[in-house]
Amino acid sequence: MNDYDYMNLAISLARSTLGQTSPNPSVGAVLVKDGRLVGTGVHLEAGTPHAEVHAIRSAGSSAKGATMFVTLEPCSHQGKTPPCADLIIASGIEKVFVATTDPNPLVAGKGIAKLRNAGIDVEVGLCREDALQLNEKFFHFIQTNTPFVTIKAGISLDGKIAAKSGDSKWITSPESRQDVHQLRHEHDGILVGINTILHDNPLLTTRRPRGGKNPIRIVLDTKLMMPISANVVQDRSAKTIIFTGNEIDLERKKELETLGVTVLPQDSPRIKVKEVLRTLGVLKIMSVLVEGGSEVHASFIEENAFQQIIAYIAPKIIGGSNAIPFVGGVGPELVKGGHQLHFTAIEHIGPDLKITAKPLTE
Ligand code: AOF
Ligand code: ZN
Repeated sequence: MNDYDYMNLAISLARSTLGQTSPNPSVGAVLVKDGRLVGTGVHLEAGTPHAEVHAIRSAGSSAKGATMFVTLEPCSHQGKTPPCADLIIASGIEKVFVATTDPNPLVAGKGIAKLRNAGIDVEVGLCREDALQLNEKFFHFIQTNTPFVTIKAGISLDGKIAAKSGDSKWITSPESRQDVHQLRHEHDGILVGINTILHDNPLLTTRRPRGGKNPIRIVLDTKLMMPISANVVQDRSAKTIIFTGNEIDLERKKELETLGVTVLPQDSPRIKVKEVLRTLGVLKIMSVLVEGGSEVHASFIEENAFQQIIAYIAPKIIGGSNAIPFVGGVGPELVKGGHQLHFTAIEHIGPDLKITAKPLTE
């Protein structure tokens, strides 16, 4: 095991908690002394001890003189828990490898400075790219106060999400559909348009083999057409928030609220995506998975309000000019008016391809 292997171990620990630490980042830490692993730790949930605390506790007296590998800069502030930097200093750790600094304004370099001032040797940047990718949702949220947005769609090779009748069952394979449950687990919110509710009556919950965290359900429903009988209203396994315009039936609003649904009318007849994201940020929703339909995708893309697109592409052609495209809306006159992205990952999932694309500026 070399330095790189130990940092990778810390990153793997952190990765195993993706989806369960929000609004905190996923962080892993390991302690090494005399070429032996003497401690491991991972942050499990917001409000509970940080990764460094678990690693130091597990090492006991071996922490003195050890080297720590941690995926994020140790905190220097008193938050829901005491500062990790103080504990690292008190425990006699001699050297700390930090994969990436913490952009949280409460920390932002102060943790590293504190360690160095105490005479600890700190090296920053080992496996930085992996550590940045691991916490991309946290980094985006802490810097913008709005959620990281993933647009997800299961599409045919010709870019359709449904046939002309609206039928969409099923374009992608069971393996791809299972993978989507991991995505739901890793996002705080799941957002759809009212047409998806009216057409598919989905539950929008996470069904992974060993269970998972249900995201908060968010529905864009301009005219408040949400049926009382909809699964997202009747099923209580996750919270549901409905964004509407300002021309809605107040009786229906009251009825939905009695059933535990939050209805948030906006101050204009139409819903503005950027406003929705600002409100979700205030609610500490760090990430949102946008799952359709076509017009909702278009509104996020037209507003440049997304950080990544994940497309599961099935080896199937649906065809037909009236089949439903992945992205609706009006579209630009010229190709150069389109949105330039770059592919960041390509994976085979069963018979399908899973392609991740991000805007060039991100
Ligand atoms: C670390 N190690 O394992 C994590 C850190 O309210 P608190 O006390 O939980 O602090 C939350 C902030 O601490 C969070 O926004 C992020 O900046 C940092 N998270 N820091 O040293 C950890 N999870
Ligand atoms: Zn900490």
